[in-house]
Amino acid sequence: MPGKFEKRLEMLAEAYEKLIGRINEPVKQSNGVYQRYKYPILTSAHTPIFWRYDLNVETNPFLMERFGINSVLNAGAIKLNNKYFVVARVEGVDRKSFFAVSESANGIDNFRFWDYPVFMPETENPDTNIYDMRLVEHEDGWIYGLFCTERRDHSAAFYNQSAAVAQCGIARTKDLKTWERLADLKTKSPQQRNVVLHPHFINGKYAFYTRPQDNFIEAGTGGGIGLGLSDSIENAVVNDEVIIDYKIYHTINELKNGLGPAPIKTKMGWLHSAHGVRNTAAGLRYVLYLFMTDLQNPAKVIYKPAGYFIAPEGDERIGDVSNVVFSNGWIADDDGRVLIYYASSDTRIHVATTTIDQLLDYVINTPSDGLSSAASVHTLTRIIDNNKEVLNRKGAKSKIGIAFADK
Ligand code: BGC
Ligand code: BMA
Repeated sequence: MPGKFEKRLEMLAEAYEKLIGRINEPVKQSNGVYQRYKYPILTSAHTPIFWRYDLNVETNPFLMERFGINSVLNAGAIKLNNKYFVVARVEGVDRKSFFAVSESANGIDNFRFWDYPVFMPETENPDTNIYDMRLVEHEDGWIYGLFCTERRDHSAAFYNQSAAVAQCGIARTKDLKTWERLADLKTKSPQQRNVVLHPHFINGKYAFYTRPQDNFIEAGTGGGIGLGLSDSIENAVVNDEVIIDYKIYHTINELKNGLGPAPIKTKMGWLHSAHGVRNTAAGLRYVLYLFMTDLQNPAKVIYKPAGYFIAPEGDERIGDVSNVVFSNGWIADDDGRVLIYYASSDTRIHVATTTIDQLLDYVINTPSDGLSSAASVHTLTRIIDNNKEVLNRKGAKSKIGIAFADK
């Protein structure tokens, strides 16, 4: 007769395998730009049972969690050897986050974490917290992981325990298993978050997308998403940051913005995914937006659709930090498909799928932001006029069942 401990363990194991084995399915409704999926691909419940529990009946007779996981969020992503890897930010109940590699055969479901989290070496200035890794296969042959390293601000008074300094940590690997830590990025800005390495050399140098910020929370005079060059990656120094995408009054990125994953090269330009933040009475709202930069001159934005690309919807709205979507990982697959990994409300990770063709159509043909209500009405009027003309041609509207109010 199995005892209580064994029964509970069996139950946990069964529920776990059921969760990992669950087939994901596309949701019916889509805006034509991308496809959401029904289930998050990774949650705290996806972390292995042998992380959370001591499985020894003698030392843990109640089979209780000894290492609680709070959330699984903001992940880097990469496809290697025909497998899809999502390198998640895993946050324990102790609020410390670390990286963990999960793997799936199709990029949509059955993601399973490797047995051990990433062992990330430290610099001589130890990190208190590390998060939000951007993975990129650089043309120098390494896979780089750039992430935020956060430390207490030691210049702050003792009573102020929330003053912190955010900087860009840099590590590289060939296999996602063994990581070599390099020196943190140096820039003129007091702090940095959301730093991303461009996959190619620019003028023979390493190119970094930055997000300068005056202090821990506020971008302040750090005007937006920057681009700067460094001679070295081992001791990366960016002296000049050119802002390529500014934060702008009364838009989705009025307060701050930051690049998501490394850009995807397309025939029309570099495709970028970023997050935009605005302040509201209910706190900060984070949404994703896309833009495209010139292939020859990556500092030049050539297309930028108005507004957001993905905003939190339904259950995504609620979590640890509500009203947030954040993405630092996507995979451009060999067949033209694009898998976008985004986290909702700092709690769980979802996938949305689309194609390069759809994204090109989206960035090129979605109207840009006219920056005023009148301009928006003007854009909308043009669309309605065109549609009336199209639908009135050959009585198409009656067949489709779209009715105008004016007869
Ligand atoms: C959190 C991040 C957050 C940042 C700014 C950090 O302490 O870990 O998730 O983005 O603060 O609010
Ligand atoms: C940030 C990011 C994310 C997080 C977001 C919302 O500044 O760096 O880690 O998802 O805040 O809390």
